[in-house]
Amino acid sequence: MANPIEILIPDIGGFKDVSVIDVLVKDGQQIEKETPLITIETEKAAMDVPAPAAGRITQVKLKQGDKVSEGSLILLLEPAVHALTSVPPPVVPPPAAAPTAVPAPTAAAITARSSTSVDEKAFSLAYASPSVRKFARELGADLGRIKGTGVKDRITQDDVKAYVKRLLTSPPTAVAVSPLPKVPVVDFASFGAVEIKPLSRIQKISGARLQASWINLPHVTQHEDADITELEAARVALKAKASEEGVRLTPLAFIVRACVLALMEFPRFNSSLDAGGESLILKKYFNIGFAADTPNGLVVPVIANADRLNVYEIARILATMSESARAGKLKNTDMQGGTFTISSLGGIGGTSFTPIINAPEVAILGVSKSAQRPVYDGSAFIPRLILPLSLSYDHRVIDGAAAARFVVFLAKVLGDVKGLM
Ligand code: CAO
Repeated sequence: MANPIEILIPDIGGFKDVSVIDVLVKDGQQIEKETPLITIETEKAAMDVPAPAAGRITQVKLKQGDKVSEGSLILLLEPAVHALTSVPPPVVPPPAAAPTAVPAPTAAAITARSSTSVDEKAFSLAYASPSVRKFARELGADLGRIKGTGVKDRITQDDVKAYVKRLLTSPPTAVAVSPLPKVPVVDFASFGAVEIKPLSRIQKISGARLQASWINLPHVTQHEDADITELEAARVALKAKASEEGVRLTPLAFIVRACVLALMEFPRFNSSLDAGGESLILKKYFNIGFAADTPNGLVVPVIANADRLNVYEIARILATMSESARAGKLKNTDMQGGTFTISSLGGIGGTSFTPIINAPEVAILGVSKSAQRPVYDGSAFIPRLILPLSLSYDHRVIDGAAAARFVVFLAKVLGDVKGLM
């Protein structure tokens, strides 16, 4: 090893008594040429003073807070033998890559653990020397997120190392998902006799689907009354003849037909959001599902291409599919491809309800029991047969105004029996 040489502050543009704000090396350290030694701060800028030669530091002569000028002694260096042959004058800045004591994490490894990528604006505003900036860049560390512990809160190389270490040792940032709060578990048997009845396969499947829809789709329900006085008169008139042909003509067949016409008028109701939620898939076919109550639970058979069917054909399919549903004989394919669903409780009763959308469809029509209601015609109240409609829709896809227009249109279509036939 050669005798130590003095490493001095180089020409720093005539500045005098400049503060040493960071000492980047220590006694005994092996350094390469261009290794940043200290950071000084003039009135104009902070800059690193790089090593003019490689070697081993025997003694650092400066400490943080010292004042230096050109020619001040920084440290004593035993130059590496090969370095003696050419020792160029020190250069201020640009600095070279700083040696790193942390395991070499890749930028990708860090960003995979940090919640966001580097904020360039915050990075550029961060209070740190060029070498620290370069060091942070190499590690992909965001200076804007690091709290400095140096003079005047300056970010030091050690601050960057500590930040990176923290990121590497902390568990990967989980996407902020709060688990659903649990319903309390109650020991019902402690209050009286109970019976345990396992859910049917259908109930388990439909339960999970209903819950998924309820959680994922922002539901809104729009209500409307349809005056079906004329429609019911026509249905009653046609019922006997239809029955002779083996068709049970219920209001639902007309409602399916009316929905097809409304879906043609408002194509957004016959759509689905794509999986990424980026675009809308508008379907050019009209497959109408209808909720059927069966001994084993709720199923939704689908009337395929309902737009190509008249009311009688719809009624016939409704009857056969309901029959199959109750007998547990529906095939999987009978329940696939739906674009819009109707849930009719009209045969049972009730005045209105809020059906859950059959996701990924975007709307469902709930139908309640029609009833004679007094309607004011401008001079008197007259009895009219009113059918309550309840349309639940996915508010991500459908605006309230569109939903109101849809139900108003639907009610109008149901009031015009000729249009439906
Ligand atoms: N208002 C008044 N009466 C109605 C009516 C309405 N909205 N809808 C049906 N009716 C009448 C029918 O006309 C029939 O009477 P008639 O025999 O005198 O004509 C009677 O009620 C029974 O009809 P239905 O229920 O057997 O037949 P449908 O075509 O109306 O419905 C089906 C078929 C399968 C949808 C139905 O049987 C069913 O299962 N409904 C339950 C759906 C359900 O559970 N939905 C909730 C799901 S969770 O959101």
